[in-house]
Amino acid sequence: MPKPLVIKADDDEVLDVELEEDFIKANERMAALNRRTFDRAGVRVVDFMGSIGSGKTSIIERLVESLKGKYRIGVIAGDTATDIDAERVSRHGVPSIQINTGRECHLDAPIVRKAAKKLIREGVNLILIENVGNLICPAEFPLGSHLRAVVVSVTEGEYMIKKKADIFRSAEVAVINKKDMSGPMGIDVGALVKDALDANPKIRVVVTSARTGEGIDDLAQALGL
Ligand SMILES: Nc1nc2c(ncn2[C@@H]2O[C@H](COP(=O)(O)OP(=O)(O)O)[C@@H](O)[C@H]2O)c(=O)[nH]1
Ligand SMILES: [Mg+2]
Repeated sequence: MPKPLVIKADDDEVLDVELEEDFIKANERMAALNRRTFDRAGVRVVDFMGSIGSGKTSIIERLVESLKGKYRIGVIAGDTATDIDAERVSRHGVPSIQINTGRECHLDAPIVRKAAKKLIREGVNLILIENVGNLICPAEFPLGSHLRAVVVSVTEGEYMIKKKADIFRSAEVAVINKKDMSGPMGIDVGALVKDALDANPKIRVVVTSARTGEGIDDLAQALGL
């Protein structure tokens, strides 16, 4: 299996989190440009956000398996340093690009543009993006995707959604993953669904298990795929 391409951010390519309005605005402008580029190319783009270990890569792998007959899929995986995720996804026979953000805790629109253009040249019509793992920084940095999905898992405990409500407000779809672990964890999945809806009454909530495959078709549907 060929090694996935790794794009490392130059210092001037990934924007500093602490930094100001101007950077956020510049990112938003580039995100709008990305959206126009995606639409013109007829490419649908979904941005998956969530903590490390919530199951983003596992869900993307499941979606790739279930949708690769229908779409020409490409994956962009964001991580601070490793290429583990792009490598996992590339085993499913779809092009995947790893972006290493160094010390930055989110992807941003300029670097995603670079990777997405490469995938578009390869002829993809669906791009699944895995954002850098955490529930804080990605919220403020739209990438130009058509939809944002936030993934939490029952193993993160019962307070995750309440504590990080902001990111649910920035997303259209909430995924509550690892349903198979709700028994051992003693977690009430219905209460997590309610927390997500309390944070954002318009959010579509899907309960999944990337381990068993439960809910993956519902998720594809919620994403309009
Ligand atoms: N039991 C269970 N384990 C899962 C599920 N989804 C992911 N995992 C496991 O959780 C760990 C982290 O998953 P990963 O997809 O790498 O999470 P990411 O960091 O958000 O990309 C891995 O060991 C997965 O096998 C699930 O639905 N149920
Ligand atoms: Mg991952």
